[in-house]
Amino acid sequence: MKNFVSLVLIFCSFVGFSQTNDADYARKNYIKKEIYVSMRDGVKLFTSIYLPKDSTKKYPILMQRTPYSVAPYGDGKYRNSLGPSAELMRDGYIFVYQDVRGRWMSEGIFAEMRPHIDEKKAGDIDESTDTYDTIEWLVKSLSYNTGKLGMWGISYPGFYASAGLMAGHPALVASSPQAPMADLWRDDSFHNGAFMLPHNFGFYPSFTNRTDGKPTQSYNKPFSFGTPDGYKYYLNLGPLKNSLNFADYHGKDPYWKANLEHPNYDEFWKAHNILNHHNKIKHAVMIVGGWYDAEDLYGTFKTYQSVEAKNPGISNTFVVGPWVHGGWARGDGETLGNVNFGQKTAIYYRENIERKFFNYYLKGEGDNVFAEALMYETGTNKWRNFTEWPPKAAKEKDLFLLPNGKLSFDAPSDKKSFSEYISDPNKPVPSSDYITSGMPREYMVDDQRFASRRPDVLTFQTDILENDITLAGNILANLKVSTTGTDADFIVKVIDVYPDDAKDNANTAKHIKMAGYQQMVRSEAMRGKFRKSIENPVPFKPNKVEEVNFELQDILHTFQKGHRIMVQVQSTFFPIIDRNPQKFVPNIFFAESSDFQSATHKVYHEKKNASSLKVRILE
Ligand code: PG9
Repeated sequence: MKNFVSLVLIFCSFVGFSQTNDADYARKNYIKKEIYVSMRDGVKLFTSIYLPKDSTKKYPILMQRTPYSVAPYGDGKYRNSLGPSAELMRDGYIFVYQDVRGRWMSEGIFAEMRPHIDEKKAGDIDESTDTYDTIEWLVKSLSYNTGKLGMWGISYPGFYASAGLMAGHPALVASSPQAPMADLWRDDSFHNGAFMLPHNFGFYPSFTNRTDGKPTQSYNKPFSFGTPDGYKYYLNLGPLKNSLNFADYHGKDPYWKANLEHPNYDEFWKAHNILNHHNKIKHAVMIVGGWYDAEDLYGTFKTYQSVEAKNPGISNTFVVGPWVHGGWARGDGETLGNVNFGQKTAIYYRENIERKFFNYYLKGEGDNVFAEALMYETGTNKWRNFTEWPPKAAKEKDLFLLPNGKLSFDAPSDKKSFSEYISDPNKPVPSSDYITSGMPREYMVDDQRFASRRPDVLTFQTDILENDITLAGNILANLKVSTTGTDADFIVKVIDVYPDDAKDNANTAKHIKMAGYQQMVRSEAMRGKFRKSIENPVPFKPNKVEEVNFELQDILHTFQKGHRIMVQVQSTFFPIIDRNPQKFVPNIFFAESSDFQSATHKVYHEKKNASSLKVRILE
């Protein structure tokens, strides 16, 4: 009987009582206070404070500001865990969560990614002033705080940590914007003008907008698709203007509408871009992100670069692991979809990186030995330290698309040579080969064999590699194309082709074989009308050879000996990317169904018109 009981206890502790342990620990060791903090303009922000019960010591403060609610509301109701990790909760901090201006229980009017004001006049407010005013109140009002405060946040909360970098309060000594939104047009909304359809369509109904400015705990009920099949749902929906006819949800949502009303990179989007404002930062910063972050990959890399460039001399470190959006903050980080990364990368990060960062800068514990860039190299599955990112040692080289589906570092020699495909937006290339209504986070490592067998996907691959090839940094696609239409999208995918004797992982799906697996490593879309300018789109001249150049975000991946490097080029990736009618219209969201037409696209691989990917190779 005793053995049975111990087995049950082990099972319980494994399957989830650890979660109860965290919630239990929070309730046992912290008292919760809910207060309104007045900002300089009198608006009061709802702030939830968890104070350690042991008041014999002093504690630094860790704060998150969020548009996603600091629920549960009510003094007696506790979060399941406090702070960036359960490890830090147990290290003892004062944890503060705040509904940002205009959201949930806070007063005021919300502004999406509220524009930062560099030269403030009397009365001006932005997220940096709300951060300053909150910090000032906290350090002056909380009895046993050490006068040091750190900030963290993932995604939208990552934006508030990023906007708070410029608060300039002396108590703010450590910030960690994680997968921070930086420039909405290039992060969550669009990728080079191509719209991230299910990501936004599914997000905005829950991002409820208060119309009366009054504090509220109410929210929209989740949107019901009526089918798990997003490909079918969005194809049937047709031009996205049709969503504005919904009696509720998208028909009423100002944030959804803003996307539809601003397809180009105009002043509306520029105002949201926080990257132009990362200056006069005087404290330690740690940017964190995931190679497989489908939401804010741009914000992750550009925020690190922006802080680094404008604030020489501060400690600005960068950590990127094999994680999805926010994947470092939960789970163990060992697998994603069918791919295995060989170790519990997220646990390692929480216990040895994030915990060390905050405990050093907020408590003076440990040492300040931090890698400038601690990056997880996928393919070989190992952590690597770099003194800069991207590594200067990585040398640029052109990987050329060649006839007959070849990919090589040798330039094309043919006088006339191209590959062509018919792209039909009414029968688009699926972005996943399984049924889903959302943007499945696994898409960024999924098997691409379903695509490489389609006539409307061009596939190029190297010979079997005789040596490992490590790519470190961004990738620049330089395509020479023509189309029979007057607009077109080009999606480029960089793929790691496993050998035909590769073994399955413990997490390989039943219907998948890792032998010959074509793992997505990085993909990016470019809406062709923006090829010359993201502010002023222009049509293609039918059948005229034109350049389409765009960046694929950074990777650190080793294509191992025995593998191949593969590049796919296609013009639909549905429904993750909305459909291009392939006929130039001023605003695709307001196109007519009849505008969506097939077109034949050519990708050139000839001497005069070489198409290539500029990669950075780390020897
Ligand atoms: N980055 C996420 C998001 C923001 C805006 C639109 C859609 C998604 C997020 O904050 O979760």
